[in-house]
Amino acid sequence: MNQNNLDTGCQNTWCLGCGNFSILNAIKDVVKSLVEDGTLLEDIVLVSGIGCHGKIIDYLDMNSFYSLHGRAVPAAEGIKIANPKLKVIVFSGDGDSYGEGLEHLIFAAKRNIDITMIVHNNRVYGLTTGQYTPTSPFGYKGKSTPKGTHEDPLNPLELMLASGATFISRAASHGINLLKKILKEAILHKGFSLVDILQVCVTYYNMYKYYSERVYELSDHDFSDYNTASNKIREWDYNKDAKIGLGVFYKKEKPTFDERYKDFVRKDIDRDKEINKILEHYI
Ligand SMILES: Cc1ncc(C[n+]2csc(CCOP(=O)(O)OP(=O)(O)O)c2C)c(N)n1
Ligand code: SF4
Ligand SMILES: [Mg+2]
Repeated sequence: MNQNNLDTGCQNTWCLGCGNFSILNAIKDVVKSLVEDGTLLEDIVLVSGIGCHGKIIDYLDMNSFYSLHGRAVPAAEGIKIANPKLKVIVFSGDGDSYGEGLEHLIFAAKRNIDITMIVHNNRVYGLTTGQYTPTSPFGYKGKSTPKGTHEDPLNPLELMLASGATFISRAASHGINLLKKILKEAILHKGFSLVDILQVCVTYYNMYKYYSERVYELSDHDFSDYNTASNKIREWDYNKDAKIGLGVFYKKEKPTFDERYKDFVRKDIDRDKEINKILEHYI
């Protein structure tokens, strides 16, 4: 761990009060605890999409890759397949993953590739000033929909369950202890894991009060049963008055894509040697 506590010294340009700050603080603590438990810092790779969320990798002094908007998932899949021993953690936005990159997300879940998706779900395109996304509520008024949207929002947890994800959870950007607990469990899960974080965007869609009055931590929930998980996932469904469960909704052991794929990889090639050759070329 570097002496700067994972800080890069980059100037932080998030708005004051943005929920991204607590995601940044939470992931720092989770990474530190993974390192204390024996994971090498250099064996963790961060991948980000494009948006306010993506700046998080500017503020973490770790191996990272800035992808294109909507293309964080295929970049992460490539990294994992090239070097399966790496822990690959993706920071994405609701626009980035549930909009532009949706087909990648569905197929990554279907494959059960061992990557962790952390979605900063602020329910707007934050960086481009508040246009509506697939998770904005019906009637949301933003720059691109001044008279309000005419669509119901997508329930990403339900979609991920149907697509084959083996770890599905929801957190909120306030309540940092629960956020850290869920993030660590998701990263340690072997297989495709999703953490949908209700991240407050103070500038374009400030849901702080609304979430604070409704969130509760799941308990006595059987996350191993598909139908139970499905019912629990639909409990909120953006219904204005329903309670919002936080925690793990679904978790299952299943062979991962990278485990299955390695049987097809040529055995006459020393992968580590080849990777080092590539690294020597660039470093
Ligand atoms: C292919 C492509 N389309 C559109 C854009 C413009 N763009 C950059 S960030 C962004 C929205 C990001 O929203 P989200 O993923 O929700 O992230 P947030 O800013 O809310 O964290 C858009 C549309 C782009 N950079 N590339
Ligand atoms: S626009 Fe919203 S998401 Fe982006 S930094 Fe500001 S508060 Fe955060
Ligand atoms: Mg967003």
